[in-house]
Amino acid sequence: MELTSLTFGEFSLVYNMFSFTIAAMLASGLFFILAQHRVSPKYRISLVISTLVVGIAAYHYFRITGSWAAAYEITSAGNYMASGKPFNDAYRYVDWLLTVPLLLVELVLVLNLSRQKSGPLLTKLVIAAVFMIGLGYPGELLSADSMFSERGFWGLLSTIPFVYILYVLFGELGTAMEGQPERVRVLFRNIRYLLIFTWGFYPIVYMAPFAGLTGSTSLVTIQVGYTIADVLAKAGYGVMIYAIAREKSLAEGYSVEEAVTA
Ligand SMILES: *C/C=C(C)/C=C/C=C(C)/C=C/C1=C(C)CCCC1(C)C
Repeated sequence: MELTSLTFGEFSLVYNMFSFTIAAMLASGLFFILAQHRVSPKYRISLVISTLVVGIAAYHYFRITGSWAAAYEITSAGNYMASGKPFNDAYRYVDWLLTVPLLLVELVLVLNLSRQKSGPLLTKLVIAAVFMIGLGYPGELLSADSMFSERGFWGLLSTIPFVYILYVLFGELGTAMEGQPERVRVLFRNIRYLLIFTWGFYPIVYMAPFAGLTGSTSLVTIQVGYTIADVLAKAGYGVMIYAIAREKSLAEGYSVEEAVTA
């Protein structure tokens, strides 16, 4: 990818979004650790996985921020021009390759399915996730102004496993809602929306170049877009998982006070 020069505002917007994301990931990770005892032991593993997800993401955002800063040099006019060092966008895809399967594990765990059911379900979902990310990456490296381009082709291929994942999860979440107390049902409904909305945001961001965005505008839109989606899909989603685990723990008779004094 060729880097065009950026205005001071464009460079700083991306830099500050990355910085905000590191803070959001670290803070939510700390919350998931500290809130462990507020959910019953069988749901704690979901919080552990949430912590791993935001920890992995915080690490990659450190690296992405470093790469972003190294890829540009400020000019005497106050703009930023390419320094000649590449901006490494692969960190993002490597991050997804690790975190998306973990997010799926987190959700399936909190559904509390039987082991016979959760194993095969996770296998299918994780394989689909690897295809989704692996097929999207070659297109991410290409700029294009039309859906009917190589970028569009890879994006389309990647959308097939994406739709499959959402379809399967939507069904499973629906089944899991049955027979749950009202408060838990509402939370499951909300996480369904959060999932569709945030995961659905990634392919839309990917299509930014097709909407006529070029050069620095396209680059900045894509970086900011994926960053917002990551905060919601990792930290926000982790908080939702915590809320579900908490409600289910209470509904199942778990009491924090007993656990603390025991
Ligand atoms: C924490 C990171 C998450 C939840 C990443 C999710 C990524 C996606 C749902 C990406 C999907 C894509 C498509 C459906 C088509 C275009 C290429 C992708 C990889 C952006």
